[in-house]
Amino acid sequence: MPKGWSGRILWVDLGKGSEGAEAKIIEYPGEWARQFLGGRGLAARILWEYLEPRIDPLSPGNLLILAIGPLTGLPVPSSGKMVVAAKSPLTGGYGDGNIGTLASVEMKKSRLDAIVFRGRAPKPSIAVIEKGKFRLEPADDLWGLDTWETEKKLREKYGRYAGIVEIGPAGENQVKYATIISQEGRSGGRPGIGAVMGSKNLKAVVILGEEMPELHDPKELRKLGGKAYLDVRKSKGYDFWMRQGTMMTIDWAQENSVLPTFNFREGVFDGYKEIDGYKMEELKVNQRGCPNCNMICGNVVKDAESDPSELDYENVAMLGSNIGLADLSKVSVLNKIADKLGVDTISLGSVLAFAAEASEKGLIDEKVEWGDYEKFKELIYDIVYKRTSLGSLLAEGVARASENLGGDAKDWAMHVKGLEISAYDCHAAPAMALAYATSPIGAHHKDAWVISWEVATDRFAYTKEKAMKVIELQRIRGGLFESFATCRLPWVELGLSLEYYPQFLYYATGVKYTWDDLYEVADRIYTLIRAFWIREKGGWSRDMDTPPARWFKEPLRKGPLAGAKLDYEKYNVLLDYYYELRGWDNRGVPRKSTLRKLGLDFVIPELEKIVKLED
Ligand code: PTT
Ligand code: SF4
Repeated sequence: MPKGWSGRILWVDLGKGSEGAEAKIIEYPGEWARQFLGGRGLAARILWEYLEPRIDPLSPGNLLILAIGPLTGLPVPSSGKMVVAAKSPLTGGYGDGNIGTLASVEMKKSRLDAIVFRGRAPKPSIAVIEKGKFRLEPADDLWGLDTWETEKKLREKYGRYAGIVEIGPAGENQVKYATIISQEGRSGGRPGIGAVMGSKNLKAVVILGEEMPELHDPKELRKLGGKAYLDVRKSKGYDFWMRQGTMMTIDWAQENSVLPTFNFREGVFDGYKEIDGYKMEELKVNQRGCPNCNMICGNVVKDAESDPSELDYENVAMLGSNIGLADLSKVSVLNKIADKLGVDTISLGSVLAFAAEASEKGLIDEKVEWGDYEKFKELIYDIVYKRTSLGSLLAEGVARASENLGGDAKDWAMHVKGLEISAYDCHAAPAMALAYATSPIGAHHKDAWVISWEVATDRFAYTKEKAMKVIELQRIRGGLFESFATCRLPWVELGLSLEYYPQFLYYATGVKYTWDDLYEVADRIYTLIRAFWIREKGGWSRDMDTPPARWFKEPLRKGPLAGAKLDYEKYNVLLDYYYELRGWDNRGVPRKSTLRKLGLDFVIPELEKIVKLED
């Protein structure tokens, strides 16, 4: 194993042995590290290798994986990130999320590249990893508490600098889009990774590390990292970023008609000024962020209940304009409740909007009106505690809820592959629609936020260049940053040169990657994840890579782009370009030659049992 990686996975079988769990260290091959880097890449490789195919995601056999990468926790910009992954209970396919947390740094200091939890603890428990040693502790006094209370109690016991991630009642109750939370305002695992943790009776993971793994050239790494931190600090956009962070996106989204409004019917919202970055500045009381970051972007405001709430663009757009709520202090309350209960704000904003639309169309008995803050607040508790039939229905996500309602509800259930769409309307953004449709976890923007490039070019075009751009971004964002595992925002938002990263990797590991090598790593990860989906779904079809019907059928009615909608035929041409560039056939199945080229020969026998592979 090259330096920089520890080469070690802590494998925990919950519900086994006299202590309620059995733990062992698995040393994984150096080849995996070179070929998949870490984070998402390592998680996908572990799932392919060790997950029993087609298992129920909420059964004990699912694997909950925490994975860091070769750059996590090192003295390079914004390196305090971790990937949390599992087979998703929301989508039935590969699921992961990225969370900024001290736990990532402590994991590095525990000389662990991944922690895998299998099985189910006999009773609510906390996994404690102290100086590399594992133990399971009872969580009877914590089960049922919200994430803030849980973390507060754990910090009292384990100290201010302990790495802690936990779930709230949503994870305990296995809401399909429950997430894992850390440090009161960090959330990861949109596709229900918190529900998987809950299904394992695991309330929290506490990590206390000891020493860093050996690095190839720590002195040079520190020097270069220091220079990069300085570049971030001196960048042109730094001051405004420190004022508004991702909240600056509200005004941009409104100007470009992509602000999700009334369940993605519209791309502009009359009340946008009441929820934008300047409004946030008026309410701001604090600023915080992930470890090892000098551009901290967690903007904390005082909400309508006088509590702190940490805001980001996605949270505000989905719990603001998308449900017709034009009051930031109230949006902040909904956001705070989501963080405390441990549920994803994007999916939540989508199911609430879905309920409002279903009510408007007379498809449900309950009255849910756009912008009705009190009703939405009540609904969140109904969902998390599954205490009403509507709450239980919405706890399943919009895809299942729309199947249940029938009629044309699936046309306006805003998801891809079961994961609710994040906060960019695509009536007039075909490349972004493609990015959502081909994201490896379902409709998330993290893999290819192509929309800022797209609106600055010919946004109505369906060109091969657009498919190429989506792949380029998927490579860098979804393939590499998710596997370095560091934050991508220094590059995305403040233009930190990407050229730093192969050098960081070299000083950390001693492995020299060219950009071609790195792109190949990214393509390998994407194609392996596609193979995983095919294995779990028992096949593939193009409609699984297609965005919701609303964007094709119902034009925008308001704003400068009124009348705009996506073109189904042209979208399919774009999808063909995408498949061709990826080396997948026109069903979206990787070709045999592509699998071989990427060193994924090992998936061929399994896939051949399911589909006929083209050469
Ligand atoms: C991420 C998704 C996002 S992306 C947001 S706001 W964004 C929402 N945040 C939520 C939240 O908060 N609470 C909650 N209960 N649910 C939430 N759901 C939504 O989750 C986040 C930042 C942000 S803020 C972004 S863009 C960047 N995302 C990164 C990424 O994905 N990878 C990476 N290597 N670096 C990234 N940097 C930025 O991190 P998911 P975080 Mg997140 C409160 O989790 O599942 O990936 O979905 O991690 O630590 O909160 O940082 O405008
Ligand atoms: Fe975390 Fe924001 Fe810093 Fe990224 S830029 S590491 S999301 S605080």
